[in-house]
Amino acid sequence: MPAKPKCYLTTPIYYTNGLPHIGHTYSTIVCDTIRRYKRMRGYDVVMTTGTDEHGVNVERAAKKAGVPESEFVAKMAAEWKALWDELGIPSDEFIRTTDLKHAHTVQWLFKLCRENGFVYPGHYTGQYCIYDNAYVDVKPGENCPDCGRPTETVTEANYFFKLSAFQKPLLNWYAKHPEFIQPESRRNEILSFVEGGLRDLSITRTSVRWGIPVPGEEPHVFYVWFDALTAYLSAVGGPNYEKQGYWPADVHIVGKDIIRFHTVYWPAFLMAAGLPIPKQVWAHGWFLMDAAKMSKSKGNVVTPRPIVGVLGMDALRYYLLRETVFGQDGNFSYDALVTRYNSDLANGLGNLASRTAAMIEKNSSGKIPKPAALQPQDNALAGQVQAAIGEVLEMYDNLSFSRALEEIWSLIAATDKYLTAEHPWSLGESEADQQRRSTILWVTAEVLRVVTALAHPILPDSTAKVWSLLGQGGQAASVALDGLRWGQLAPGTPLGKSQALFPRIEKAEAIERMESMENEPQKQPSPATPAAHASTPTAGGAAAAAAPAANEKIGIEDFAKVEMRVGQIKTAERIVGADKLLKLTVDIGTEIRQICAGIAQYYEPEKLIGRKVAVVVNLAPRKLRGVESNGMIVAASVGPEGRPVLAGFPDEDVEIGARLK
Ligand code: ME8
Repeated sequence: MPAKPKCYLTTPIYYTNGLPHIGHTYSTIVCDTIRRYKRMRGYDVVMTTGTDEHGVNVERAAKKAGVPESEFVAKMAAEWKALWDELGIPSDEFIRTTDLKHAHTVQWLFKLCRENGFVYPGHYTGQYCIYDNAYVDVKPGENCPDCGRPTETVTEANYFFKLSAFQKPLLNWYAKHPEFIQPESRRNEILSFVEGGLRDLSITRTSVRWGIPVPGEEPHVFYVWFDALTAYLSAVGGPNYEKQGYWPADVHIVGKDIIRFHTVYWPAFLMAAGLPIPKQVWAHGWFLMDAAKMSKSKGNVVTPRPIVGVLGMDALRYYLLRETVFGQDGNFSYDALVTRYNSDLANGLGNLASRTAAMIEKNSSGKIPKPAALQPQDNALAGQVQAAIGEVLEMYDNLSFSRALEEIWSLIAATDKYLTAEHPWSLGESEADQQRRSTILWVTAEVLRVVTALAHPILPDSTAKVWSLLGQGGQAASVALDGLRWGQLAPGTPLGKSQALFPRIEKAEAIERMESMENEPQKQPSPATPAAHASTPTAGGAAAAAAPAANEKIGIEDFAKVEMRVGQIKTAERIVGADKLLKLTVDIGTEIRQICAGIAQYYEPEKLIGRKVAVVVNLAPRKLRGVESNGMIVAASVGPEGRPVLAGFPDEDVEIGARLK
């Protein structure tokens, strides 16, 4: 067998001064999706991620934590790695910039650049942004133009890289390789930046201690970007990259914030060293929260565990890749996430899979039926599916994930429509009817098989379940997409075990659970299969904590832990962007509290003023949709939709602050 073609993919290597949020998870999910897709196209793929562990920020964070830098970064790197493993998106190579093999690669790259005459010693004074680890083009006293935070004036002896010598070679490279910078809009941005002229770049520091030493030049250590970018090469052999055969990278997946480093500095370093240039840098947009970039330091982050704990990893993958066109910014919203989950996953793929299996179980003794001659309407659907296969593969090739999902979901919609039109359930028991029913069910199962294979790179867990439900041998992951055709579903194949795919979930409840887990990171569960609907009789937006099992009793001492008091609502207003929540201020006798309540769809704020309610006053405060909530209003949960009805005191005008026992 000929050797498989090699493919090398990378995510950015992430800073260790925080833990992963949805933005980082997005980059890693994208890379994992390409990896799965390429493997299904027959490639031998290596995906690298890792941690960027040097620099002033880490020095400071370690100091604050009272531990040596090496200990600090080892703990953080282990947490990053563990999270990727837990989410099912581990890299094939996890590179840390404190790895010895990485230090050797950086030193080797520097030596090559220096020998080729592109490095010289000098002094540099400039405004430095310690948050972005970069000198920035502002005057002393001005803030960083990228992150808006204060800059520091730094003067130091360091080595310079002759970036200015690479203006022409870079422009030539971009011209010859129009696919190098993606998407197009970023390419234009970089072209005009480089056309405007390039300044030489300081690539070592004497002011920083925590870095890779420049051999024979101590106290110089490497500047973070010379260090960090080189990690891509260290991960696949460093100086011996040719032996492994993965370099140059096929695509570096990065966020738009670091495109310049990847498309200007990085190819220039490699050109200076005489090394091969990566084939492509793909810069995706940012996930925003309330129109601002999610970032730990701004405190507006959403992390993956609560979402995965409540809806499952495939739901997160689907949402991130479906909702936003790859390359553009996207706004993260729990509301949109759960809407997508219910409409596209539960009602779309999940429903098609379970009804197909149920019909085959009932009418064909659990075996894929044998189709009779296809009718024009069957052929029309078959034609649509066959055409979609080629189109979807092309979309994956162009990293047009949202379009690929749209196309795949249009097949699901067409099949739902087909079933409604053909209504196999109303056919009788005559020979002709039985044959027709078998044909319809075979066609339906065949669409499902193709849909499953096509969606696998994005939804690996759930499609693996559908694949085995359809009785298909092997793993969904081992399907060769090049050989995927309409008509390959073998009649007579027994169905496999049916497994829960995407149980429907009540939106308000799902959001509440995710938000409450987000606010209590120590209680975030490991990803599990999505929980089924559970009722939560809370109007205060409090955690839908696990209720004891039905037969489990609690002692009075457990109940006594809950401090409930009579409160009076003083003010009530709606919260912009949260259609379920009201922001209340409530007098509980000893103080006035701000409490958010999930009752906005059922109670007019004005009508609540003055009303007496039962309040749980000893709940830990937390934020709901960014608004502090310090307590919970008690309500009954009525009807299947869990409509909240406030608990009240109709018998008498009870005193504010009285305890409920
Ligand atoms: O920049 N939306 O590390 P970093 C989408 N160590 N993607 C986001 C995001 C958001 N809100 N926030 C972060 C560094 N990302 C350097 C990289 S590479 C040689 C060195 C993703 O921890 C996105 O990919 O700040 C972005 O480029 C990256 O995380 C930045 O991660």
